[in-house]
Amino acid sequence: MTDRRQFLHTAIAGAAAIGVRGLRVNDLLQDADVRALPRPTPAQLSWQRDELAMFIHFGVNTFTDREWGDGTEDPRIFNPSALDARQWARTARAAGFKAMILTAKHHDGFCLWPTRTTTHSVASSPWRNGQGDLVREFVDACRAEGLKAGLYLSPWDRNASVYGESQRYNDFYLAQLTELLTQYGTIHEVWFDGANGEGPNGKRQTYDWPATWNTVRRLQPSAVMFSDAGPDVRWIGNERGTAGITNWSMVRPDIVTVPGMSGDEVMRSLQNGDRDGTVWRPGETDVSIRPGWFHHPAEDTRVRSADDLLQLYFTSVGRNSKLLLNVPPTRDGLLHANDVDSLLAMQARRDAVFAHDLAADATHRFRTTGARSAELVTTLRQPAEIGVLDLREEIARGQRVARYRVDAFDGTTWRGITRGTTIGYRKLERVTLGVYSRVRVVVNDAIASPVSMILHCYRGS
Ligand code: FUL
Repeated sequence: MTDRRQFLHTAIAGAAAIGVRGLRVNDLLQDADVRALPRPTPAQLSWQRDELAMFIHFGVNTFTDREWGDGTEDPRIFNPSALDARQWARTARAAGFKAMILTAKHHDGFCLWPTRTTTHSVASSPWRNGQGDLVREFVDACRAEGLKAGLYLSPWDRNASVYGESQRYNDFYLAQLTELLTQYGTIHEVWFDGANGEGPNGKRQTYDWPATWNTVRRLQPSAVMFSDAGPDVRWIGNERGTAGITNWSMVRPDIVTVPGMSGDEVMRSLQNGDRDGTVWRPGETDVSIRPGWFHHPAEDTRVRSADDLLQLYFTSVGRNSKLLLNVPPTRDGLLHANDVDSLLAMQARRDAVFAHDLAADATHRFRTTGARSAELVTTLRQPAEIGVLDLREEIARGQRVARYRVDAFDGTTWRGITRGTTIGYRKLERVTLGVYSRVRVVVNDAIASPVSMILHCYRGS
């Protein structure tokens, strides 16, 4: 028993002994349990419920056909002939996305807004006669389509002459961040990667993460911050689109303390979270629709198919994560037709799979069977062919389930159809197609008393 629980036990027993009216020992103990569990903030909760965000990698690399610019690019190469951020946003919305995140600055240091901190920006390009502001067009497009806007500001800057000059670069970086967070209205997510290479003078920079995070909190208090080390949402540990099969939304903050750390323990904590974690920091799964993050004409035929994208949805959102899918605009400044087609086809596939919840009019009976166990029995109105299970915990009250099994009744016998570890926001499972009249979720282990869960069943395809 933890000191805190021991203390509560003693205090409650004492209170009971002296006859404090209305004090119910079990209620208080359960409440103590609940309060000890990390829980999401409203911003983290709505971030997770959005499920899908679109990542937009765009900049000088789009014009040099590279993945990482070296900072020597001439701003005059940046000249998208038909740029239309509304086309990105319309596509995102039509494909079921709720947010977009733009690379305001990538490692090459080229800024997509007319910053006062450097001339290495759109202001030195021929695009819109040097009068353009892509961050502005991006946030306006997001708002027009009802999407949340997010920005990525790479701390690694291969152009800035002050990079590697300790405080001077940190001041420069915070000035850029301040422009982005004060001139463009509400920003919902601020994205920090951990890359930390050499700058133009061969020096490396020590980033000031506390000052960076404080600046975001101060200027955009309801934004979530992404990085390996959060503080609000964490990297899932790979760029393949797969969250851990076991995936806790809690982490131990002493394992990944700053972005860019490596090692087995770091990777395990990013992929799986920590059962005994004390901080709510759910994982975000970033992956590209193409092999590269930036657009390369040679990859136009290597766009992920709708089925592939649906599979990514299962291995990210369906494993208690969020999918941040990168779709890079072309040199014209538009999403390529192949990418748009795949996205819309994925949305059609998703609609088809999740259109008809076979358990919508079922009866659900949930009961705890012990301190750390529970059972949910769902009785369908009539037997139905089930191929996809959709399990959800009420994460506003924390994440609790650590091990479960699902059985289904085929009219004669109960058979085990799947088993797993964590559930969290959403656990999507494909199971062998079968006709069942009842489904039973048995929770055998949990880190706190399980609270009611939700089960949806689909035929799938
Ligand atoms: C990484 C970068 O190095 C890649 O270019 C890309 O932006 C990816 C999302 O983050 O840190």
